[in-house]
Amino acid sequence: MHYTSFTNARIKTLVESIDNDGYAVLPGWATSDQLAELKTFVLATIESAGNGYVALTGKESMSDSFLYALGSSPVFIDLCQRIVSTATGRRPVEQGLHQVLRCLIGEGGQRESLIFHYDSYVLTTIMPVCMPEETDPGDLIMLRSHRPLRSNYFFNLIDKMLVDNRWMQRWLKREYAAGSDKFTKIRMLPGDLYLFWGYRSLHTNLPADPNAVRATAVFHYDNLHANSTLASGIRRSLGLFKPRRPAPVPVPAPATPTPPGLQLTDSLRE
Ligand SMILES: O=C(O)CCC(=O)C(=O)O
Ligand SMILES: [Fe+2]
Repeated sequence: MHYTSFTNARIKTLVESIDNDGYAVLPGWATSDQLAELKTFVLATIESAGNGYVALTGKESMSDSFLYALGSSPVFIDLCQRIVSTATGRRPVEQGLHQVLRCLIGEGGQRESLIFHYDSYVLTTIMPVCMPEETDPGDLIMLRSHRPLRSNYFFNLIDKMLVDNRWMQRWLKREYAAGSDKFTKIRMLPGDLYLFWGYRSLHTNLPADPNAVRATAVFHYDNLHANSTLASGIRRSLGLFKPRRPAPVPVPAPATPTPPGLQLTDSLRE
């Protein structure tokens, strides 16, 4: 990473891009050497998972890679903190990032795609590590800034319940397949960092070529309801009840979207 600091003017420009375009980009967030190291790490991770879909959660699970240092980088955390405080007027106290490495391949990768969701964190940043180059890369799509930041966890839960059901998922896929201009589509390039309002934007990735690897390092910042007692009670209950994954969903062609099964999104499972 060649970024060492950000001026207040740069932070303001980034926030304006996210507000106006749905996202901002910091090109070359990882150097080519770091990216090469990460690709090796991703391939080894997929292999040890039996050559199928795998997601690593928490920086401890990435201690053998540069992602561990990246997730603790003071420059990165300061950037996220200043972006959120510039946009919201409240200064988050969080000193860390919640990070996930998603490696999509094969049927498992298809199942983990096209699941529209809101994140639990105000800011989501994504650095792609590998993207299929010749075939479907699995673009990020979103209905940007679709809901406000909820002051109460209860309303956040209602938002999520309205989305985490087969009817709404099917409707969203149909809207997207019908070419609705409400969606922002982002073609992400390996090594660049993409920033957007993950809490406010309804988003997902399109299915990528199942025969290639699509790996993204996701860093979330500012868990809005971290201290909610209702949230921790529900998280405990969800821990007791683990839902089964639906059957594999084929890659939908734009004109004939495939309805999903009832599924819980990553953010709800957090
Ligand atoms: O991998 C992606 O492109 C999206 C990931 C995402 O939205 C998430 O992990 O919350
Ligand atoms: Fe997300």
